[in-house]
Amino acid sequence: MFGKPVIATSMFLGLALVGAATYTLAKPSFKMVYGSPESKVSNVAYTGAYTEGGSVVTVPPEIKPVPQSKTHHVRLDLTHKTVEIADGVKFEGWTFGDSIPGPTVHVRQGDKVFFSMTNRSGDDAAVTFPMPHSIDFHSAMVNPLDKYRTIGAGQTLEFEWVANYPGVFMYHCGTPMLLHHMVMGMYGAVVVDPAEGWPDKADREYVLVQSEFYTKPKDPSTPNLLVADVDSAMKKTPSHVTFNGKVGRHVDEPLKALPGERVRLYVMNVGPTDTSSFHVVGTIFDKVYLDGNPKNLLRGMQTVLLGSSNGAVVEFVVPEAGKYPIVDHEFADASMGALGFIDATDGKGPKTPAAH
Ligand SMILES: [Cu+2]
Repeated sequence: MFGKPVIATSMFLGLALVGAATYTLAKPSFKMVYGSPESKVSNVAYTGAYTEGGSVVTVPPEIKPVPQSKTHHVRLDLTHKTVEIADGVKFEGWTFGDSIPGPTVHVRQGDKVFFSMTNRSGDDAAVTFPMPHSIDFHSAMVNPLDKYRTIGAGQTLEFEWVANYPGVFMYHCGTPMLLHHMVMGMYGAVVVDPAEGWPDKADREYVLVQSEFYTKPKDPSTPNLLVADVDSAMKKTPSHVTFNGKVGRHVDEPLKALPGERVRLYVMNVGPTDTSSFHVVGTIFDKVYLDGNPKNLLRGMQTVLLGSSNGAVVEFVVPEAGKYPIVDHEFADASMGALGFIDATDGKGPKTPAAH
């Protein structure tokens, strides 16, 4: 007479054990790593590509899935380059990986990054003056006096770090005068996926790096060739505010989506000084993870306030076919260029948004 309950109890225990085992296997297998071996500086004259790292290193707004490997070799070389920060407006800047902002590094929590960079600011000394530079990864937990040391033109720095926390982090040059190096364009983003993945599946994923430029004409006769103006940077009076390094970049190249799709934006406000009141007109942020950590969850946000060097993961559903402005709702900043679009006009009609 006890047969059925005993069998039922055994089945229940068996299922519970299977469930526990499955849960255990699904848990990430990594532990926090503090510090790393001492960095290495050499005089190796590297002449290859300015960036290395395959799909781990991409230029915003692109972001690709992280390879399954637990280790990644990443190179971001330092260059001096003239870039376009508004239509027809050139800026003589300094870069990581030859772009402003620098490439996005995309890894997974628990992964190790073997990083190298060569200071190639003197490669074309006829055009630019070689400068000492460094890198500061907000995504790393290491001794800054060692890993974030300044190297001169022609030198190579190598060190490693482990991504302990998921998030949207900043990297930047930390060489004095730091504000000057930041204003020149030496910054970018690191996206660290949670070890267990993001809680929701996104249909579209983009990186947005917001930054201010403080400029003046290089010469009165060339008003569209600009150089950095540290005085206006000290007064916090930018001339341009951009998403991904150019006024109106995502007006001309809107971020594509379809009605009903879930969009995930990895937003990084690098400053160097200003805040961002990040907002997308026409939708509400279903989920916001402050600094990109899924444990820092906010729901139903209209705007997310990002201090200088704050990041966020912002997720929303495109409610219907249309074009949705992306703005810094500090409207002086939007007027100076912090404006773009999510273009969802190509859809074949509204789909039912996923329930979350
Ligand atoms: Cu620098």
